[in-house]
Amino acid sequence: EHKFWSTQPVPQTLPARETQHIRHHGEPIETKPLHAVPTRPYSLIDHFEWSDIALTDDKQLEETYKLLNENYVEDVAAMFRFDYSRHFLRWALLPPGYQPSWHVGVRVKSNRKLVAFISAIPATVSIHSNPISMVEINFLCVHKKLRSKRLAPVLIREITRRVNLRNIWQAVYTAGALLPSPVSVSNYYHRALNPKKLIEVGFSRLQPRMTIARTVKLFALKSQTETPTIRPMTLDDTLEACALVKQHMRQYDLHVDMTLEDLRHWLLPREGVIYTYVVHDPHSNAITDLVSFYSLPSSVINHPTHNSLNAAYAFCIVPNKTPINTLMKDALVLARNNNFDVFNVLDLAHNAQFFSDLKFTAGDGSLNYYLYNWKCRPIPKEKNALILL
Ligand code: NHW
Ligand code: EN5
Repeated sequence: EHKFWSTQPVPQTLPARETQHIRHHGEPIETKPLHAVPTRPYSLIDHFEWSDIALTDDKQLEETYKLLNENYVEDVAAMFRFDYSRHFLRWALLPPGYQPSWHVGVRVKSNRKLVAFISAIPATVSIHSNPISMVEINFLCVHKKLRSKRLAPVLIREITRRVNLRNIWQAVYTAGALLPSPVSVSNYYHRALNPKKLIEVGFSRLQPRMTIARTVKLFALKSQTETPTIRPMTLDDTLEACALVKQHMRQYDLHVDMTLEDLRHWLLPREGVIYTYVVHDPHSNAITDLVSFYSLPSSVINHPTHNSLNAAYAFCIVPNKTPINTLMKDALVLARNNNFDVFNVLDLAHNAQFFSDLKFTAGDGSLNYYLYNWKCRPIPKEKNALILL
């Protein structure tokens, strides 16, 4: 069935009775000494070579951008393809503690064309309250013309080797694809901000007995936020925000632990990349709530007039004093004011609470969460607060 995944330290069957006896936060599936890690790269098929990608270099960033823009994830109907921007890729792949050797490319030897990529970034992931140093794997991509040649397993083995060389033995990754075996599963929900354009590009359909005018009215939002003291987060807010996020995350069974340095990287606003707002209470002079979303446009495939769809994705949501529905309604207004066409949210953590009130509808996509070399009990979506990019 799974020629590659059956050889890997991942749960081979859905964790059921088998995992009832294991420690609450789980345990490694295998352990091995550092000296057992191969010191040389895995062999690639003929005519291809490994190439570390320096994303600090504009030319190599451009090559990575182009590979992903033309070959990365599409929806089931192949109408949209993720179009991570250059600035976004730098933000996503150059966080505190990044390793240049974890930006792995494959090139054609003869002309040096970049045809495949995979990445790892370091993260501390808390599983059932147990912080584990691991990596997040993302941006696995093989050029369309090189699919089904078993290149992906070689990329995965090679990045595993390079991560193991740094004495790290666990990883987390998400995928739409169903692989052995998800620790948690979520569904995408969508909130139209620009319903006319969403219908034009085929992202959504005009409901029966609805006109465009009535649909526009249905999804209309106020011009200003309900919370008057919500504003973009600044450097001065970050120490307080860090404590707020840490305190909030404790209730979940799967989340990242961010240091102050991490939080500054991941949450300080960057135009066109990451938008973070805090609610400032003037009486106590304290930050009481935080909400953030990232910008991930999709290319509209084969459309005569529209070539891009601007989507905001919920990232870090910390309702503390402000009700979650109010905080998210404000996030919708702020996203609409920043020219986003749609607001996307996973139905994990406490998110399902605001969906009907704020007119979200289920999408046709789902997201599976995986842990590499870690077996633990399955995590219900309500206990999952981990968002990968
Ligand atoms: S999920 C997005 C993945 N990328 C895309 O979907 C882009 C479009 N598709 C492609 O580029 C986010 C290709 O179709 C890819 C597969 C490259 C997906 N994850 O080369 P073959 C991530 O980046 C298995 C893992 O012939 P291909 C997360 C498949 O089950 N495995 O296929 C990445 C089969 O194995 P099996 C996947 O279509 C996490 C084998 O690949 C997969 O030409 C990576 C077939 O290979 C996926 N998304 O290329 C794991 N899709 O056993 C990290 C297919 O079933 C693990 N496969 O025969 C941890 C590593 C670090 C550990 C450190 C301790
Ligand atoms: C690694 N970090 O399928 C992530 N998106 O629902 C990689 N559907 O946009 C894995 N098919 O339902 C990512 N509109 C896996 C997701 C891949 C992308 C994907 C789905 C998520 C999506 C849209 C468009 C469907 C087009 C046809 C969708 C209907 C809902 C609509 C929203 C606006 C208001 C009315 C209803």
